[in-house]
Amino acid sequence: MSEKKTFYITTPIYYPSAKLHIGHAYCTVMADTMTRYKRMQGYETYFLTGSDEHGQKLQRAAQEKGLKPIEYIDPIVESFKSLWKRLYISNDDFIRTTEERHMKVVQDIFKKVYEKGDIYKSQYEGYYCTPCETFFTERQLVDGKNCPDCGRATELVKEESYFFKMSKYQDRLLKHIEDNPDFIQPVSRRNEMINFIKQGLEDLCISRTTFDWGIPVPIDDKHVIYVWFDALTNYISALGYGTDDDSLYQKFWPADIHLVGKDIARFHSIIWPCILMAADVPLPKQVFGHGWVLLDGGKMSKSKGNVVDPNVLLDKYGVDAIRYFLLREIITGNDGIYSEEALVKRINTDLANDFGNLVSRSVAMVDKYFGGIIPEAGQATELDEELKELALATAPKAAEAFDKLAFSEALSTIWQLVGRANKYIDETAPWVLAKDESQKERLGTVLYNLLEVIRIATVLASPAMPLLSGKVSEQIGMDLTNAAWCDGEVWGLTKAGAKVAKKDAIFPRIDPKSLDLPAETKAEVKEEKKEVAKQETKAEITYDDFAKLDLRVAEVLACEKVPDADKLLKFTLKVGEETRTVLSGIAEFYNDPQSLVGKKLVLVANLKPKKIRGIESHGMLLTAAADDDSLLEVLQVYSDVPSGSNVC
Ligand code: ME8
Repeated sequence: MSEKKTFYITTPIYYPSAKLHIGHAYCTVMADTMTRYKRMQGYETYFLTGSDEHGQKLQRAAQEKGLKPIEYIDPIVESFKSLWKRLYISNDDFIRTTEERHMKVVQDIFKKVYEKGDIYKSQYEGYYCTPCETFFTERQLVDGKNCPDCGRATELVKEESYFFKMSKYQDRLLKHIEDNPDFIQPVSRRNEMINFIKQGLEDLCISRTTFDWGIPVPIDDKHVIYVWFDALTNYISALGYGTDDDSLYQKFWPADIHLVGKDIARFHSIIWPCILMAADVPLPKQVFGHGWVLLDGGKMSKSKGNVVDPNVLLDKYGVDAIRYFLLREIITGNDGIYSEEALVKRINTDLANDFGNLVSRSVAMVDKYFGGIIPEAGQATELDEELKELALATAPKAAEAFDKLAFSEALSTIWQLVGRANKYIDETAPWVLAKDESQKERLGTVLYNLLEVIRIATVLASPAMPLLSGKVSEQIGMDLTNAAWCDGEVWGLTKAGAKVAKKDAIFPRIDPKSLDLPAETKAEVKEEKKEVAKQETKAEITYDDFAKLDLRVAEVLACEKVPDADKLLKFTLKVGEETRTVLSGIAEFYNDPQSLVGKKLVLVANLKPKKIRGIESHGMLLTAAADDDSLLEVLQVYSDVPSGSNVC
């Protein structure tokens, strides 16, 4: 018999510096959905999450409260665990980096790499961002002092340190990334990382002496191990790597997916693989860097205090609605915007109207016309065949999307089926059929088909919504709670003769008036704006008009915020042999302008230069923006087409 296929997925281990927000929940919900999906497909899955408990940031946070680090951390870690429970996160393990089982493995790996000659002692002088727990060189700082990732002030650090010879692994890593196109995803992040490596990897400082909240360096207890070296190792320490019982490691490593936010993709796709290469451990199969959940154009952050507490949303809207919203609203890999209006809109439209009504109408009709007993399906008409065909095409299409973590696409595919079934009700008009006794069989067929679509949609959506199958099962007289993915691939599993049960709405509608919002809700304003935008169709042009535009591929050499101009980003672009400065009013959508460096964008190159804030801007970058301005993205070219190439 062949061995069962395995699937190992991880989330970042979060810092217990404050309670988690909806951005963290987003990542963990994605990983959970992926795990449930793979489990339904018959994989033996392992899903790891945890907490990253060492480092200067946590030591200081505890000091400020007059507590020992562990006293400060323990209750926060409990709040993580309780949030994951409420979100029905089905993790197999929760690793804390203060646990003995982890600390021992970190020390063993440090020792192994040291003995190999890849760790040496030297003097460190450079800058440190404590909130990000990251070292920077002066050259990397913004305005000579601030962290290029979070913008906060860095501290000058001078201390004796151990260094990891990361530079030694640069070429091997680059080759690995080039030979394995899926190793870093999505492609935009892969390109960023390739660019970063090509600029040259420096040896990494991996120990600190100026505080003591960390794992002692095994060969020198004056030092504690750098928190990222410590944290990244969780992905194998949790599997018992290097211990007497390493059966989990043998079974599940290398990980299939390290799911992480784009801000920490660099640690996972550069530092971590180099450590693993040095320790002779195989590399993970994929690092997927997802986008951020933004609030009104800005990133939520624990330190800014502008966070949305998932617990409050769970109390108000329930787990399936929150999970559905996050997965459906945000395109994995891109940033997405959270707003309560958008959440309520999704609940009312997709869940209450589309899905909920399909269930309640269908069940009510079986109840009314067949005494609650599911009828047999008779002869299929062309319309029935069309519905069945769409239903059968849904599982493979949704699977293709789930496989690439395209959750929004997967759910949208399933909801197309739901929408088609609602239309089928209108087309077949069961209430008319019910008036004619000779149409009884036809009526039965229609209702059977509806229940069958409900069954299939429920099975396929259940990785995203863990309570859905239980709620639907109660109503359609069939237990779907342990359904396998293949149950959603076939037509006809609904059992005629079973009894339906009318219950409360699966997704109750939310009255938008109950939201604590101004009378004229933002959602309505956005809707109006959209209408206006739609009406603004521009006059027809000839090809000659279009050909007047000189569109070129432009590579971003540098990108930074223009001081005192909230909206402006200043780009230094390479257009063929030429270097240009271009200003673009998109700063609010790119919190981390640095992340655009290395990307190839599309430039209107023959636009007359214009002075803005004393800077001459020569050209305009093309962007795609939602009609209501809630989202914007610069257009990019992902292939190796060189800068300066024509775009037409
Ligand atoms: O970085 N939207 O921990 P962390 C989406 N301990 N994701 C967000 C987000 C947002 N608004 N804000 C934060 C650490 N995140 C390290 C990880 S792993 C070996 C060590 C994501 O608590 C962020 O992108 O600061 C990151 O992936 C994760 O939360 C953890 O953040």
